[in-house]
Amino acid sequence: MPEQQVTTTRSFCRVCTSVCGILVDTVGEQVVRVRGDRDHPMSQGYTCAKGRALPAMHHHPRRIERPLMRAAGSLQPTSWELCLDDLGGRLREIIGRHGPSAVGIFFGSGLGMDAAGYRMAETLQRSIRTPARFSPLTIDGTAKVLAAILVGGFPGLTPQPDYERAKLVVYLGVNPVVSHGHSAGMPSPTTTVRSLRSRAEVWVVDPRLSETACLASHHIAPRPGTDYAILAYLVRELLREGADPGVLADRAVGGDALRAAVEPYTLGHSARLADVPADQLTALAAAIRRAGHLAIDTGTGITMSADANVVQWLAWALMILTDSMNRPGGVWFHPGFYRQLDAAPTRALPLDRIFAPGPPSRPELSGFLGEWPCAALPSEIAAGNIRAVLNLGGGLLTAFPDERVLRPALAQLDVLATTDIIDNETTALSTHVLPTKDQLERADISLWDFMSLRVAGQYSPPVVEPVGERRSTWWVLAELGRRLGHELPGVLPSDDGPESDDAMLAAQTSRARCTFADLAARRYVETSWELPAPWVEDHLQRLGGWRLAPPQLVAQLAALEPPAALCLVPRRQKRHLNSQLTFLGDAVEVMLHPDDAASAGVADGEPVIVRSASGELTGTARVDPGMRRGAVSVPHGHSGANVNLLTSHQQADPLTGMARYSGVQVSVHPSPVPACDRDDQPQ
Ligand SMILES: Nc1nc2c(c(=O)[nH]1)N[C@H]1C(S)=C(S)[C@@H](COP(=O)(O)OP(=O)(O)OC[C@H]3O[C@@H](n4cnc5c(=O)[nH]c(N)nc54)[C@H](O)[C@@H]3O)O[C@H]1N2
Ligand SMILES: Nc1nc2c(c(=O)[nH]1)N[C@H]1C(S)=C(S)[C@@H](COP(=O)(O)OP(=O)(O)OC[C@H]3O[C@@H](n4cnc5c(=O)[nH]c(N)nc54)[C@H](O)[C@@H]3O)O[C@H]1N2
Ligand code: SF4
Ligand SMILES: [Mo]
Repeated sequence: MPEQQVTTTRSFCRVCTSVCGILVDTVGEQVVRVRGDRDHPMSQGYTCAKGRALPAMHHHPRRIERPLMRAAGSLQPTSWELCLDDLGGRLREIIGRHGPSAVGIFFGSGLGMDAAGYRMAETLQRSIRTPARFSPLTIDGTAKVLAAILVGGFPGLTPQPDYERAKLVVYLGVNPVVSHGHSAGMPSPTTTVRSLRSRAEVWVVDPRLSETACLASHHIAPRPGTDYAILAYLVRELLREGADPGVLADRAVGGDALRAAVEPYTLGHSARLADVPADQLTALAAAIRRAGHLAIDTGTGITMSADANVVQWLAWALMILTDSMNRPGGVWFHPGFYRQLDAAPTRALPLDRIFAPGPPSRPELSGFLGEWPCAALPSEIAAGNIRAVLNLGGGLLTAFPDERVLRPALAQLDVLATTDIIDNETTALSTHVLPTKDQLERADISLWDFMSLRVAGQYSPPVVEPVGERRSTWWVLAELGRRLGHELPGVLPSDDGPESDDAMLAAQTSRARCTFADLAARRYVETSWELPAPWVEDHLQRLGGWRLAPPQLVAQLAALEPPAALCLVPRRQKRHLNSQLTFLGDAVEVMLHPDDAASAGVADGEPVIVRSASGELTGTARVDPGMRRGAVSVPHGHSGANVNLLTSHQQADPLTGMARYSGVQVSVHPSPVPACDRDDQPQ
């Protein structure tokens, strides 16, 4: 037999938003290897374990290859025609009887990286006219957009550190060395942070000596959920000495209200609240004065906490007061590549467009930016308001708060239709399972352009043929729309070939900084950005200056309460992404300070129970002097020991609906039974 040839295709990884350039080796339809593309301008040959696991993901023994439909209590293989007819019929009936808001749609992370599918999902949602749209925004980070809106007057303002010229970067509750960034994908993060450290001060604020903190010049380990005290002190200090007088006169409003809001945060008060040595705080204040400008990058350690909104606001305030916004050595604002945010009408958004009526079962929560809080899904189902859920590329059961409440709620639905590529707990609960093309099977663009340190677009053709009956997500949703009586614009639903994938992507890039033909031919197109950028200055002028003291946030600061003595904090692990790739073997390791372990009678390497008012889980204790006292770090994404057994659907931020995943009160106990910490067979 002649040996089959290895074909190498250039593509880019869509496991996370770093979108590293990859070379995919295939033999026939077998994907044999993924490696870094050295010629890729952004990632320059870098890949991580997750990207290199794409062949294992593609050939996963439990991959879904054909549509499944629940019949007589179990999921049975069926045809697309029958599956979509049945699903369409049921949705029509539900909408006819209960109205469009009886259909909830989750735009999960698996959909988020499928550009054409994402666009079609938005079109379908608009056609159905359901307000019940959910996404990782309310389980991941509403605070950042809120600060952009309330302080900056435009949700499209994403500050990115000016790494080239920065003299001081503060990482606050973000661990790029493991996560590769929260608001900006950072390929090769260890190299980036090391090289930054060689020419700038790098401060990490994290209750844990994180992997990033190990590379930093300074580390402050506050009690979880007290970052606001540190920032309020720094703002207070800067207002007394060091704030740029020009900024307060010409570029910002609300200085006096800000001064009044942070007045209680003296050095002693803040150091006590955060339980850190006062000289660490004065040293950081001195470093800011020395550097002049600074960049603050935050992550889920902040956005998942009770003080999320306040911290984001004070971080912006600090960058404004040091005239770091839109300034070399401070932060630049991403102008977008596909979206061209710099050309968007950057007038301040009226607040009634941002905070819309929310889920009726949770009157204390509002809708935020056209979405409903994920935390409200169980109560909406229990109230009979939501009767069908379209779960598009989401791991609902591992991602949403309160598994104990969510699981029975999902089981109560008339319809739970899931698009996915690998069988999991959520597909097992579904009434319809819709197998869509994985990232190696579809053409795609890098949709989240503004979550990048470059202004760039990427295109990849499909690498292999779809397995089994898998179809494009956009095709599935267009076909579903047709059965609901909507001809969704811009597609030929019957034609699901590579050419129509490209037609979908071309429509999506109609306002990009280059033509689709150019992007498809060159695969990677980058344009430069300016600092200062005139579009930001124009926006600021129209706005009348940064708003230093939004009243909603001033009120939240005044109402913050100290955290519990022992609380849960989130953390990501290297070898899986959320609920995906757990077959690579990351274990549920519960990190604890030696004193907390000793007082609970828990030993390193032994099984430990973590308990909250909502539930409990068992993991393996990692007793680590790098943890601060009072913080219990539990990774997310595991189904065997789901951290969302500890979180509550009732705890959500009243302004944005963001679920509370950090600072939840817990207790720890030795476990008589071993940890259930593997949730997928290693390959
Ligand atoms: N307590 C707690 N809860 C958390 C977190 C935490 O830190 N603590 N983290 C939160 C965060 S930051 C987020 S973003 C959410 C994430 O929650 P989700 O948005 O639910 O994301 P994933 O768990 O990554 O699940 C994505 C699903 O998409 C599927 N998938 C992968 N590729 C494709 C594809 O090409 N097509 C389709 N159709 N499906 C695909 C995967 O198999 C997987 O089932 O979870 C949140 N939940
Ligand atoms: N390998 C890997 N990469 C990922 C993911 C993954 O699951 N695995 N998920 C992706 C997703 S969806 C997201 S949203 C991003 C998130 O990216 P990051 O926000 O960087 O997430 P983490 O790596 O969990 O880092 C959060 C840090 O905050 C700290 N922290 C916890 N509580 C507090 C607190 O109260 N104050 C402070 N100052 N710090 C605190 C934690 O100890 C932790 O080190 O990562 C993405 N990348
Ligand atoms: S960093 Fe993200 S994009 Fe790069 S290889 Fe890893 S998972 Fe893929
Ligand atoms: Mo996330």
